[in-house]
Order: sequence, then C-alpha cells, then structure tokens
Amino acid sequence: MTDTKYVHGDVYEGVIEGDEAKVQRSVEVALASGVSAGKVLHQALIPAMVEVGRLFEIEEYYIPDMLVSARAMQSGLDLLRPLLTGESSTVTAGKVAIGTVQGDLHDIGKNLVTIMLEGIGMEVQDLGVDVSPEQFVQAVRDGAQAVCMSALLTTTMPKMKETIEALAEAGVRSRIKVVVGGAPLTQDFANRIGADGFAPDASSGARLTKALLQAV
Ligand code: B1M
Repeated sequence: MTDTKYVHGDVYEGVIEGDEAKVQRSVEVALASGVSAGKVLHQALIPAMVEVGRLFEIEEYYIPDMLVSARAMQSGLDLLRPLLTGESSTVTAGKVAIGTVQGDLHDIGKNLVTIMLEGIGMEVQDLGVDVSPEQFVQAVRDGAQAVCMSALLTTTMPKMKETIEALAEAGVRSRIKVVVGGAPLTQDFANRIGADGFAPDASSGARLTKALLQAV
C-alpha cells in the first residue's frame, strides 16, 4: 500500500464518517509508517472537509454530520500539531492575536493558521470563535502587534471591515498589521476593507504575517 493510497483511504474516510477513533488510529499508523504530517493534512484531512462541504451542499449531510466530521478532523489535527509546529519553544518573532470573526463558529482553518504561526516562532493569543471587534481591539491594547482574522461565511465577512474600523477608532490601527483569510475571501476583498494582507491557506497566512511584522 502506498503512502498516498493509505492517507486517502482511512484518514479521509474517517473524517467523512465522523469517526474520531478511526481518524486517530489511521493518522498514527500513517505517521508511524513514514507519511509526513503535511501529507496527512493536505492529502487527507483537508480534502475530506471539502468533501463534507460538498455533501452538505447536495443535502446528503446535515449540520450534525458536519459537526462530527469537524470533531474527527480536529482530533487528527491534534496529533499532527507537535509535528507541524516543530516543537519550537523560543518565541522571538512577535505577538499575534487570532480569531474567527463575530457570528462565525468555523475554527478549523483558524486553528491551522495558529499552528503554522507557532511553528515559525510567533507568540499567538487565540481568541477563539465569534470574536467581536472590541475583543480584537482589547488584544491589541494587551500587546498584539498583528491581528489575524478568519471568516468562512459570506455573511460574516463584513465583520472584518467593522473590526478594522474599530481598530482605527481606538487609535491602534496604524501600529499593527491586519491579515485576513478564509475560503470565501479574495485579495480584492482584503484590499477593499483595508487589510494589510490576505492569504489563501494557513501556511502562507502565517508566513505573510511574520514578513509584514519584520518589514516594520
Ligand atoms: Co459550515 N459552512 N456552516 N459548518 N462548513 C461552510 C463554510 C459552507 C461553505 C458549506 C457549504 O454550504 N458548502 C457554508 C458557507 C456558505 C457561505 O457562506 N458561502 C456553511 C454554512 C452555510 C454553515 C451554516 C450557516 C449552516 C447552517 O446553520 N444552516 C452554519 C453557520 C454557523 C456559524 O458559523 N454561525 C455552519 C456550521 C458549521 C459547523 C458548526 C457544523 C461546522 C464547523 C465546525 C468547526 O469549525 N469547528 C461546519 C463545517 C465543518 C463546514 C465545512 C464543511 C468545512 C469547513 C472547514 O473546516 N474546512 C464548510 C465547507 C467547506 O469549507 N468546503 C462549511 C477545512 C478548513 C481547513 O478550511 O477553514 O477554509 P478553511 O481554512 C483554509 C483556508 O480558508 C485558509 O487556511 C485553511 C487551509 O490551509 N484560512 C486562512 C482560513 N482562515 C484563514 C486565515 C488566514 C489565512 C488563511 O489569515 C488570518
């Protein structure tokens, strides 16, 4: 059995079936047999969530199905976290506050960005989901040098603009960097709302945040 066939098999199926035990067991087997953490993530876990979204769209899956799949995906991600972050303990590259914007409960993409940020030596304050503009402002007052926002719903994207406006009203916008991401976003949207950067995936989002801070 090849690497690719393996990870596309049990890990992928486990997420779609919402079977946490199967995901954990098969991620462990994949890692033990030499499959890289990145391969498990990009060739099995993420494609499985894309398939779950497709099944939801065609009404084969409902919200509880999406929820159990998300839990199964997260359980696999938990096993990959130490490998993706490289267990780096020296924090030197700056402090970032991250969250999913107000009204939005999707956190897997945001959690991935967090892992990638930690992996490149950033100190991360994870504000969680449903984060209000005021909470982001407070995080900056508490020392965050960059704000990373995630949104998965077209209906919650406007909260990113509101948050940037709240940061400006609080007088802290000019001293921080704002990076946005999430499946429905585009570079054009990021430009229009006045963000400093947009990234289509978690690792480029983390790298962009660090680069923007280093360019200050
Ligand atoms: Co929801 N959901 N959901 N959902 N859900 C989507 C997003 C949807 C596309 C499904 C569909 O219709 N095909 C659709 C949105 C449609 C739209 O707005 N255009 C949708 C909907 C409609 C809803 C509800 C409204 C359903 C309802 O109630 N009727 C509801 C809303 C609840 C709310 O938030 N208020 C809802 C609820 C849920 C669950 C709670 C059940 C669950 C989330 C559980 C959780 O996150 N803990 C859920 C899930 C799992 C999904 C799908 C299936 C998977 C999302 C995911 O985790 N993807 C999703 C379908 C899909 O995406 N195909 C769907 C994997 C993850 C790794 O990708 O988050 O995109 P993603 O992150 C990517 C990039 O976007 C990027 O990096 C990652 C890759 O490396 N990225 C960043 C993300 N943030 C970034 C930030 C950055 C940089 C990059 O810089 C700061």
